[in-house]
Amino acid sequence: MVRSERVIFGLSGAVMALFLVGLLVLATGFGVDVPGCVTEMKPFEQDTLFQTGDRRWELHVVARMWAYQMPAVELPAGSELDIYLTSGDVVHGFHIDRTNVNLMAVPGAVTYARVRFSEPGEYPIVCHEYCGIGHQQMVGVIRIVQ
Ligand SMILES: [Cu+2]
Repeated sequence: MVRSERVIFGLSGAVMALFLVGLLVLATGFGVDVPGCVTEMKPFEQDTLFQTGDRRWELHVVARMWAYQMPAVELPAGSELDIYLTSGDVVHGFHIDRTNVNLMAVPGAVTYARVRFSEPGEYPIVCHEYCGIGHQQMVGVIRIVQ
């Protein structure tokens, strides 16, 4: 092994160790977690939006070919939204633009994400899983007002 190979192997190992330490710090110190399914909630058929606290809301969305069944969502800036998502037919995606929300809608399961909307504006929602011939129509929006 030549010297340059040893340097590259050493740097690669250092970068992997750095990523591993960063992952452990995020997971233990900041509660950052890999998204998963909500096991204590059964898949629902009805979309709802209700307030659970001061500037805190809960949204239930049912994805079906080729629309999101969800009420009109217009919340004040600074709101925190708990999103529960399921699918009535096939696997769909649920990405809220300008946020880190990126969920999959899986039939028979519920997925969850929490997001805080600090800035007013429109936050488009798009399906990011090809779900059939009308996939490109599968959009929504969350409106945040002052
Ligand atoms: Cu789709």
